[in-house]
Amino acid sequence: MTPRWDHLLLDATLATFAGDQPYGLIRDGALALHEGRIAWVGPRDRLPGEPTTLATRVDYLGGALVTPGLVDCHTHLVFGGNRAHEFDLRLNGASYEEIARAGGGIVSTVKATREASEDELFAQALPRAHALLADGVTTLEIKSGYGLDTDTERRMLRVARRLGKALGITVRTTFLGLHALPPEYRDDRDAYVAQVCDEMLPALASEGLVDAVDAFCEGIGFAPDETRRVFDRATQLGLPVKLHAEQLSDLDGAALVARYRGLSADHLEYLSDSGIRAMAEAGTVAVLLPGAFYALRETRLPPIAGLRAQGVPMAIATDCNPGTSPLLSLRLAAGMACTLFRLTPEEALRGVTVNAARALGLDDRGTLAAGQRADIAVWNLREPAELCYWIGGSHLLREVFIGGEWLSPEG
Ligand code: DI6
Ligand code: FE
Repeated sequence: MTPRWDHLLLDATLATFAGDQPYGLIRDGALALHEGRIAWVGPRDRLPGEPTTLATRVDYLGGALVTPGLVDCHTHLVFGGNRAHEFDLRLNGASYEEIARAGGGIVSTVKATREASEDELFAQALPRAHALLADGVTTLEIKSGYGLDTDTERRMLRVARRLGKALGITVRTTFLGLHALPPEYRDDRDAYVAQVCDEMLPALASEGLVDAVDAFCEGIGFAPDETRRVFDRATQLGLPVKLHAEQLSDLDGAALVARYRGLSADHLEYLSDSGIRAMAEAGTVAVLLPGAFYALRETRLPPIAGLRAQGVPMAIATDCNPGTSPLLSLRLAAGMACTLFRLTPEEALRGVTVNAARALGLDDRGTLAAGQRADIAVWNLREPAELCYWIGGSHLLREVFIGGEWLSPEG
């Protein structure tokens, strides 16, 4: 009789994140993969037959921890150059303002990105993507926002798509035209916002380069009414929205993105109780970015207790970007969410799996359950909490399956 499954993993400690048991943990578990999907998951002793008759290939994992592939739902992974020299200047006493006045900050990354070709941007982003994959990431969100003109924004989004193809992973792209005001529009914000809404976004969306739309709603970024303009255009184009909100102040950005039933509000150190309630009502995910909190030496914590009390799903991401979060490990971000934000390891790991998938509008991944994509990470670990506990450790990931296909951690 032909085996019903392609592959059967046995003797596994399964952190399924399905159901309401902590981690959805199944010890001595079995996981069947078939045609790129999870076909069966449960205790080994409930298998519907002899393993070798059930699957073409059977592997015994020796009790290893198995999780869904990790989802990094907020990155600025594609950019030209880097800002290590600013890091050096800051630690030698220069202020952000002095650096910005000297042409540093986002504007310096915009200049480097505009000067880079598509191949150069791809070559610079590829090692960063490999670093995230080596830590168990199988789905990656990548934003534009360092071009701030149509051609360069297009190049960034094309590179993001190319990274997905080259690495065999899912990449979801987010247009972030309202990230910063480009120098050539320094005296005419309104014209730039119009350029973003009426030229850039429609053009790039028509080329299939945009999966969602974001904005940096902040005093040093864009105002709520400017954000509303790009959200209205996104809605007309049938694109979901998300927002960098309440990172440095409370502009009621979370309530704004919730009014559009947005996928997520991100950062949230200055989130108010009314913003929490609005997110809970809209089902908008709270994406916490501890890398930026750490790198900026922020002191104001996001309102974790309020988010928990209102049942707002919390996701964790690296926010990998050259200025405020040059972080290349999603697992370390999860550990920071525990140590700095006081999430439990169970909350942090849901935050880099099922809740992160939800922040991207994806319900076909993020748990180990029948029917989900077979995106799976096998770890040289026994307990789920170890994923947040160990600081660093490139040896922790044993192997990855993407759509059921085995992929070495080296990519
Ligand atoms: N918030 C941030 O922390 C980054 N962008 C944003 O909207 C900063 C990006 C940079 O400094 O390059
Ligand atoms: Fe960001």
